[in-house]
Amino acid sequence: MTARALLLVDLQNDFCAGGALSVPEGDSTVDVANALIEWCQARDIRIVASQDWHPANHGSFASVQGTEPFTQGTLDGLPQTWWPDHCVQHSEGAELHPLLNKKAIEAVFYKGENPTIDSYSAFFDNGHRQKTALDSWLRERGVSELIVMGLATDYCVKFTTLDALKLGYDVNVITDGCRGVNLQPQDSARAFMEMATEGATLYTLDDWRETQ
Ligand code: VGL
Ligand code: ZN
Repeated sequence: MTARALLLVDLQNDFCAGGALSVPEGDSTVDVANALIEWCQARDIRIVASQDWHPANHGSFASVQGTEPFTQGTLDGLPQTWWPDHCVQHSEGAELHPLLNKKAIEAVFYKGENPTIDSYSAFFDNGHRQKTALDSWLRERGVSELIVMGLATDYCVKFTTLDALKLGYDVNVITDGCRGVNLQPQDSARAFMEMATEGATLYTLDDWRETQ
């Protein structure tokens, strides 16, 4: 039997209503997360989360670069979207959503702490230069299959999923547990297609529960 884990991506206040980088309908993912948590708890499936966790001087912040949010540039040689200040370490915006069943989360993996590079994936920074502890944590526990959902579809969910596939995990994405920034209207749809093309299996929560 291969072990599975649920990975909840960046279910943080700043990506929800009223947040600094609010994702349309971001809050609606929390009910899906709590339902999935309950489903996983009933099956002894491990539950972990990632948190975007930036220092106040993070290089992805438009304010730090003196540019306009949602425009593009380069950061440390990589294409970069400039974001509003978000998920600043220890701020309320960086906290997990208050309605999320946090007690169920066994471990949290922080990312985006290095001010010189952005980190959409929960496994690596955007240049694949440094790795978080997530992969070794999962491997040490024999986890080879992931259930992924969270915010935002077109950034952190997408890059976390693509890295997980490259690292050899089987990845199931729960689509109604995800919402996207959609700087371009089709970004989330394209991100789901890319995840599926690279080998992820997409399910709605209902499909997932019915087929397992
Ligand atoms: C994210 C943009 C900037 C995300 C994080 O969690 O998807 N998006 N930082
Ligand atoms: Zn960020």
